[in-house]
Amino acid sequence: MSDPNDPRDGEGDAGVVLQTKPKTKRPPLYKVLLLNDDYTPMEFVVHVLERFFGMTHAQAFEVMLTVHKKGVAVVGVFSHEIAETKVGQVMDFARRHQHPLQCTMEKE
Ligand code: TYC
Repeated sequence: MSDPNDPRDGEGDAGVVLQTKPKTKRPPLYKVLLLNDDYTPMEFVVHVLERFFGMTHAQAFEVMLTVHKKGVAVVGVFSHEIAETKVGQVMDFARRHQHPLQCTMEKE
């Protein structure tokens, strides 16, 4: 397709120049969600949030309590690749410790 912003194509010489939006699009972002369950210990969830999401102990405790009370919370927003990595790390870590903790991602 021709680019109305490209000065090389000679278009726009008639005296009217309509500026169009730049074509660069930011990549989509993905929310990483942590889900509540009745069995995963609170301290384990706090540790997960510190270890994989760089939260302080106080931040992690607060977010864990939000998930515990509301059922779900966004724990970070990332590119698709980073979000997938975080979800994999949390799911692996939980499974290795035999906790049913669930972590998912969705497009923002
Ligand atoms: N509901 C769990 C409990 O009472 C704690 C918990 C919090 C589990 C957050 C998962 O994502 C979660 N032990």
